[in-house]
Amino acid sequence: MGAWLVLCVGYVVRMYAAPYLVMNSFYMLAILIQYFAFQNPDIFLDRKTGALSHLTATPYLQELNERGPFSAFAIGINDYTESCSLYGERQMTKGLRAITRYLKAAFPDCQVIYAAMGRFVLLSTKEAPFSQVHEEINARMQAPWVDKHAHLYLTASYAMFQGQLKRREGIDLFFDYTATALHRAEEQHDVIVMEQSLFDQARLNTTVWRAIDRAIETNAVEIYFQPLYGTQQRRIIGAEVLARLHDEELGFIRPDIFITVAERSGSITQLGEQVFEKACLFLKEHPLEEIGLERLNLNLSPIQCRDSHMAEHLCCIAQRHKVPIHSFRFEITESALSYEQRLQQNMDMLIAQGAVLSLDDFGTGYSNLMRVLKFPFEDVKLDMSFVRAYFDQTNKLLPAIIEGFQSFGVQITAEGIENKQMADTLTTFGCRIFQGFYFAKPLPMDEFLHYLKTTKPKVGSYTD
Ligand code: G
Ligand code: G
Ligand code: MN
Repeated sequence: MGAWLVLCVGYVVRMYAAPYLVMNSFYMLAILIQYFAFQNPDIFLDRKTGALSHLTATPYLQELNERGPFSAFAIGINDYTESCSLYGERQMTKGLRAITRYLKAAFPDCQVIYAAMGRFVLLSTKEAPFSQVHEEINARMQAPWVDKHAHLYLTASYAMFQGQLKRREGIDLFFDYTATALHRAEEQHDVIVMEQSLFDQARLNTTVWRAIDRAIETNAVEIYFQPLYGTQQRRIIGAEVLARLHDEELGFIRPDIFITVAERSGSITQLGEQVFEKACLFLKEHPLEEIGLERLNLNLSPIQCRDSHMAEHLCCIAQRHKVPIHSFRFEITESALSYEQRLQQNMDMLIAQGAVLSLDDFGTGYSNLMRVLKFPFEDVKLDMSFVRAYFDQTNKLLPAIIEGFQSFGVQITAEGIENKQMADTLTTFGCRIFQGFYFAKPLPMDEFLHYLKTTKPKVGSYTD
């Protein structure tokens, strides 16, 4: 704006004082104004909060780092997404603005940066008395954040860094590192000191995230099958389809790692659809009745379930390959149950098409019998740790819980069956389906087909 004004004045002066060669000086002045605008970070504030936006903060950080060691104190609002849906986007923005005002006033020597998703970073060239900063912010967090018509109660997690970054990459990814650290701080309910190992973790996440994108693009996500044994049918009646990722650069990536990364980056939706499409292609070539199975189990991530069009997309894919949706049992973990409305829509559509729903990993979270019964689950999968706890004698609740579910007509699948004793005991408790290394580990398609052909059911025994 200022630069344009100077140029206009320049033209007017030229019109009235044509003999004098003044235009170049006005051009110079305009350029200088642009230059100072770039030097003044206030122009690049995050519009939502009034703090420095993290995009502009990277060049700032680079300069700070070149000067020597610096201090960073990161503050992450806990359960940020849940708080947003609870208070609403507008109220939340007011809260973030109030936090920015407080941070600026309380720590005038620091640069306050807003690094998205409820994360703030205080940067300073001085060595910060971290415990004092932590105590002060934490004490303030006990009180609500008040802005016009907004009154928000929030809690936060903290991470800190002191030192100098060695590599250019460290600077570019610094705000990703703080995000990873704050995630960990929230999980561990503790302040995290950002050390090299954490930087390595963040770098690994970035490389895994790129590998996932490559696999999605090149249609390279693989599927494995872990057999499911029916205790009444006394034979293999299905399989859980599990995603596998083999990257040219990184090699085999552990599923718990890439699933978590894909969930955080949002690519789990595309990954999940690719897994589902491959499962459909498998069934197209090997119809269930031909291979003697009743259904295939498929995992749906809670992140996928947030999309109210998820079921529609899955039905379209199945239809395209002429595979009926009732060939599938969809496994949903309990963390998906918090998005009740959208989940209900998805569940209704899948059930209307004949699919069956199963609650995955029961016993690892907070779900109880009554909460589960509110949803149309035909099956509950007991998590392996929960099953194991019974055999370790650390939790005797297992038979009562199985009985409880069965009295409401919900069948039980038990995971992590590793020996005959486990299978026998759980059969007497009334479990309907078993999954575990005692039967088979997850197998690639060819081995799974071979397994189905060669492992004949024997009445009274399992698969041996
Ligand atoms: O069996 P395995 O070690 O692959 O499983 C690791 C975790 O990854 C399990 O919790 C499993 O539910 C999850 N997982 C495996 N494949 C998929 C998938 O296709 N989609 C989703 N959402 N989760 C999967
Ligand atoms: O969480 P979910 O149930 O979707 O994932 C199943 C996971 O459990 C897979 O990672 C699979 O490899 C693993 N798994 C299946 N059976 C067994 C078992 O008997 N023992 C152990 N240790 N892991 C198992
Ligand atoms: Mn599962």
